[in-house]
Amino acid sequence: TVTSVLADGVLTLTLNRPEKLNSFNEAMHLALRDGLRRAHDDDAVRAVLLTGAGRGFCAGQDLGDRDPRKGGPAPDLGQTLENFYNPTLRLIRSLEKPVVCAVNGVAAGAGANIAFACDIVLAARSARFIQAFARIGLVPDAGGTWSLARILGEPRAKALALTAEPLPAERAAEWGLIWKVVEDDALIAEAAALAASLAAGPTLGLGLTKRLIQQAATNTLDEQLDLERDCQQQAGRSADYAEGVTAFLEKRKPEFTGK
Ligand code: LHQ
Repeated sequence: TVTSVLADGVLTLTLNRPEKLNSFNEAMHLALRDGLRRAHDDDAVRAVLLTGAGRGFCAGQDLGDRDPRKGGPAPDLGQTLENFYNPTLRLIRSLEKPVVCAVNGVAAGAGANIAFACDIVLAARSARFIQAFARIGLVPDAGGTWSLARILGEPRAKALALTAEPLPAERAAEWGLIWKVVEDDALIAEAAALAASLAAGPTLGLGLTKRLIQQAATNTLDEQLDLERDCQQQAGRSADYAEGVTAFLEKRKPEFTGK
């Protein structure tokens, strides 16, 4: 359900249930989580690329999984979030390596919000983002209320979430929800090249940079200045900093090892 390939420091995780627009069942949750855990644990992984197989990126939860017409007690969706979505969101945000997301087609429900949790999001021109939850009586999850409110502010966040109107990729970029729009047939190559260049970068410094920018949301300026001091101290001791400066002085390209 998730294809996982490590090449040149990039762990490419491809959501792979194209006949269901890569909606999440339990197996796909567990496979994605395994991939993200590997990204945390394996030094050979220096960047992650997340994308989807087929014409969609991810349609959120598989709504066929718990058919209410079949009866039985109401499902505990809080448990579903606690056991499956929330750990994945936390793994993406806490990974101190860049996560690139290539949104190859429609991203609905939790599928959209997982994309918004990634570090650099590229979307195919034909892609669209849908806060589909309102259509089925749910609330946005997978961090959506947090990222939409923070990135867009209340007026746009509320309108998207309350109407479930599709947001075209182009507008998502204009609004700062994603990094950029790429022509459909160029998306994967461009996202892969970006992930490869990040994977060849100074991983320790990039990871600390990610941490700093995320912490800024809740830190005061004083706290953030202290954190920048501490992270810069750590970065300054890295082999990649020595290599970066040496390469600059020798007028050549640096060869970073990620340490
Ligand atoms: C699907 C799905 C799908 C199953 C397309 N499930 N089959 C968290 C906690 C716990 C529980 C609940 O949820 C959550 C988080 C959530 O994510 S809730 C939101 C769940 N997602 C949705 O409500 C989106 C449902 N899908 C759609 O609205 C449409 O499929 C979109 C707008 C994504 C795409 O529309 P189209 O391009 O017109 O494609 P389609 O609708 O024809 O879908 C293609 C196939 O994929 C189709 O199957 P079929 O056998 O008829 O070809 C769909 O049934 C299937 N599919 N999404 N979520």
